[in-house]
Amino acid sequence: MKMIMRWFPNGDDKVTLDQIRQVPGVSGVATMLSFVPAGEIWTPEQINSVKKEVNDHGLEMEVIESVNIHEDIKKGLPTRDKYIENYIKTMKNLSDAGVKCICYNFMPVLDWYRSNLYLPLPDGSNCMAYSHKYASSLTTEMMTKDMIDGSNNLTLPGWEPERFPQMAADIDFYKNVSQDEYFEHIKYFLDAIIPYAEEYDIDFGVHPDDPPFPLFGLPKVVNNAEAIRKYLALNPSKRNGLTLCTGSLGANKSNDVPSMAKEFASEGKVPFVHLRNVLHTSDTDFHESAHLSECGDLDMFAIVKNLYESGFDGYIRPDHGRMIWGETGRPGYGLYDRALGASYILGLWEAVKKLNA
Ligand code: CS2
Ligand code: MN
Repeated sequence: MKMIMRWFPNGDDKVTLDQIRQVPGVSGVATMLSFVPAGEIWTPEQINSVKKEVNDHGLEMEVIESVNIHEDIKKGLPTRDKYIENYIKTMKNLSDAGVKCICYNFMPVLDWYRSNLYLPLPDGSNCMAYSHKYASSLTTEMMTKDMIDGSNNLTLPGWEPERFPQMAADIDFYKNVSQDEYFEHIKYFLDAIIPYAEEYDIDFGVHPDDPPFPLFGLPKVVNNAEAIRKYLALNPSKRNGLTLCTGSLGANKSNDVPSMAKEFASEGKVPFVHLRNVLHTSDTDFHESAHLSECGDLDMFAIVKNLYESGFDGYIRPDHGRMIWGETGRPGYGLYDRALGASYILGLWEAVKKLNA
């Protein structure tokens, strides 16, 4: 198991590599070329300059989160073949740079969404929160405005400005796409790229829908155990895996996250794990919490134990944290709470490992 943290290159992160390398037990970063629009090839020069910066700070760049998928691929348009070709070239360039794992998502139009990027908590910290009623009352313009206003002038991953002008039309497009048709689009993509994932030695981990509830009537992709099974069965290769994001899946109270960890990790289908906790405020609403089991509704010990005992040997990162100690920055991606999360998870890992020795 390798513990990593997410970091954004090109001056687009207030958290520095110098800080990340001082978090005990963290060996690398999950990063992305957020400045390359979805569908374009990531060149070896661009990749190697980020890799050099990461390596120069004593950290590894073995995980990419995310290589975003062009909407034409998701829509199943004839133009998708060109974008898939570009995707495969990017995979080759990343593999040449030593990348071992790519996290991505196949959610139509929206990557992730929270209705509040700054919810003050009683202890003086703040976090991101979700209200389904509020989210369901918005137009895309209102939603985009909320996300931009709350972003602290940093690009939110999945909310790159190039997406905005098309959003409303894209959502309309999916009114005529059934859930089954959407899965055909996924299969087309997976069948095209997975043989190259095998050749280039790259594990793919699809990120669950975040949140796992339907918005704007868009098709859902990976929001419960059954959907994950269906997704993994679309292409049976070991390379077609899951990014087990405990906070995304755990936002739905009926998802048993420890048992999902056990089922999919024991099949060798989990190359990457996002560990975070959520506190439910209703059946559909939640806010993000500190990583400790006692701070939210997820049993983090059971999740880590099941991962370990299922032979999990991939990458883990602490997912979104709260903003604490007066820190400001990209919502969910401050330094302090994620560093506490990393230490806590590493502590659980050590305990489970020793209990199993
Ligand atoms: C998510 C997404 O884990 C997260 O932070 O909220 O931003 C995730 O990174 C992408 O959906 C992965 O493609
Ligand atoms: Mn996640």
